[in-house]
Amino acid sequence: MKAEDKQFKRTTVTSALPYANGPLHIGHLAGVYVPADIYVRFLRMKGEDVIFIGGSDEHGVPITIKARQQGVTPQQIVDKYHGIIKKSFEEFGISFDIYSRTSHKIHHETASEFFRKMYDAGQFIEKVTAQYYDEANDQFLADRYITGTCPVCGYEKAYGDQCEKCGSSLNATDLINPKSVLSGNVPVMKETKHWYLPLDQYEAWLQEWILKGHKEDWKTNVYGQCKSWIDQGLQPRAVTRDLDWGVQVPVEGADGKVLYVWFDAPIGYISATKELTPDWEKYWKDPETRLVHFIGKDNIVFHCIIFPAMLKGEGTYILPDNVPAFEFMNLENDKISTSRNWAVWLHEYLEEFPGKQDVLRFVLTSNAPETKDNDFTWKDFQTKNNSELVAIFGNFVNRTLVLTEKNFEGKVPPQGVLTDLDKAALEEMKQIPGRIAESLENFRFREALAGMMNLARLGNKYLTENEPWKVFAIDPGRVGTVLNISLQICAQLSVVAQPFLPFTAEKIRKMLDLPEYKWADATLLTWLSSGHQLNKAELLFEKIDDKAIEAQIQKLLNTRKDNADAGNPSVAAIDAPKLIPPMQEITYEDFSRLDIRAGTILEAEVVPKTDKLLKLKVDTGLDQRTIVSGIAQYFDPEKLIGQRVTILINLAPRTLRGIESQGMILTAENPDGTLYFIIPDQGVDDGASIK
Ligand code: B3M
Ligand code: ZN
Repeated sequence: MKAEDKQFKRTTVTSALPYANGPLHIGHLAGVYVPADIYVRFLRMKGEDVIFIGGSDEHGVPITIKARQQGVTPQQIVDKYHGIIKKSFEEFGISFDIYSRTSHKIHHETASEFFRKMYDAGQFIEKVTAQYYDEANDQFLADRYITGTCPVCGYEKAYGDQCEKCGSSLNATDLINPKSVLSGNVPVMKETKHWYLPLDQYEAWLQEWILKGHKEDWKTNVYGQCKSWIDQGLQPRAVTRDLDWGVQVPVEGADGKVLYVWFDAPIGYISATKELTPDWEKYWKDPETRLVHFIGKDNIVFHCIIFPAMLKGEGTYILPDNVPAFEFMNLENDKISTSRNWAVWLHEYLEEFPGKQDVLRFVLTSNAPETKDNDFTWKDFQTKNNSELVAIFGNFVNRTLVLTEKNFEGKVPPQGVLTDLDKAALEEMKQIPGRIAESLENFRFREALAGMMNLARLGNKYLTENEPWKVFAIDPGRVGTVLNISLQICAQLSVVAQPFLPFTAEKIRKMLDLPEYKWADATLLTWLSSGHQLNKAELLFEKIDDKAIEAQIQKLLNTRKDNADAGNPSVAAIDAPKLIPPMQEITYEDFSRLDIRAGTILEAEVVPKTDKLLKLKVDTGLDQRTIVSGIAQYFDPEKLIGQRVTILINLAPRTLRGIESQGMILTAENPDGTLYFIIPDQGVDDGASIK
């Protein structure tokens, strides 16, 4: 059944519980918390009953290792980082209904009961197996307590559960030359008893529930990963560990054993809800509740296979209706990594760019790694701030308010007789919220954000086309109409920007002296009545200069140097950009078959429902034709009118999104991904042949 066919009364939204072993970075925000927050804010605006659950994951080996490294107790580690993490979330406006932590008593009780109920029902297998053991420290070496050479890529510092270099998921026994992290010794094998969740017994059910039941509504990356796990055949999985940090295994004879962190952590969502409200059961046990997990792709198997199997086994809970997992956000072409300090840390960002939370929210959403890994670069951050937020969004709102102050003492002027341009703008305004809503309902956050920017663009264009600053002396009534409509667009922006840019939306509301509206009011068109007194205009965004960006890049280059000195791996180097290697030789004959001409762009628009494609009308000197080009992320269509370009005109036509493309615009791409046109020199006319 498709999600939209089902009727739900309420929604429980969870977002992955970050390990409290380090501060948060942009990858966390981009891949989980910003999209989850946008989604929840949107549902709240629609008046839905929704709860948004978050918290710190305070158990597991990642915590105890960190404590050991810093020479403090695990409790000190989680207290420190829980505080830092919680503060960052608050500062970035991540609007949890509760941000809890798995060290709370209520969580220990909930996780313990959950295990016990399954245990009593005979749902675990008890097994004695041999595992790596450090004799010097008298300790079993779970997960990250063991390192060795990765059998896949040969990296020498791979962990017992995963290789950070190639990303392979490993078993401790796969490692070549295993070594204990505690003593550096070669471990011995020793027998130990553990409880296993027999995932193999859930296989048939998972096939039905996911492979048949969620083929349509789960994202392809999520569905694909589940399918590959299920197709490979599922094995029983240990849900307990020999450790002294975590939730005690509530069974006799299990001293020194705790629940595996991935068993207790997702139960943390339930404990946090219990802490939030005595009415928690309706959010977890009522089949009319929709459960949605926001996570990163490395957590898919736990949220789509293991946790659902636990919920199903326990028997009284609902299952996730959707798990919109994101791919990874890289940083300057390299995987974000805490251990290599390759990250933009949120608390540092705010020190260096105070008050610019929304700028980061904007950039991370417009580049959200929805379907594939994506890259955050400081240059792109600067461009998106300067040419979208400042030049379009901020500029429009500011011009409108300043002109109203100047000409009408800051009072909303009346709407007079409407021209066709006015009517067209109002008509367009009516359409925008519906489009944004549709994108959000389908977890397409980039598209939704583009919808919001289209409104800002519409405003900017409307104001520029009507030039109210020119006609005030001749026709103040007309200026009033134009400003009235522009102000309504500002008001509408304050409504539709709320989920994405909550701080900015509030600033606009304050300037316009408007209340917080519901989503249903996004199509009102009459938020501001004439005579309404506005507050003083304030700048929404400010330009970020080259110096600030260069400082950030320099900081990363220093990190890279530190890593190189320490022998840590890196995937790419921003200081040594990769050029495309030379291609195979061709003959002059081959080359002469290309018919390349100088031309001019006449019209440009984004192809609807895409974020990459532009539909261009070009003059080739011989004719006017349509070309579809994948350059929408690099150029603002409005600024392309009149742009001189070089065109390959004898490329066989291709149909893209139902539009026939009759040629190709030539561009040059730098190794850093920046793109430029090949612009014919002055004096070269349209139609001139290029050889
Ligand atoms: N702490 C792993 C992670 O931070 C883990 C998520 C738990 S979600 C229940 O990616
Ligand atoms: Zn590897």
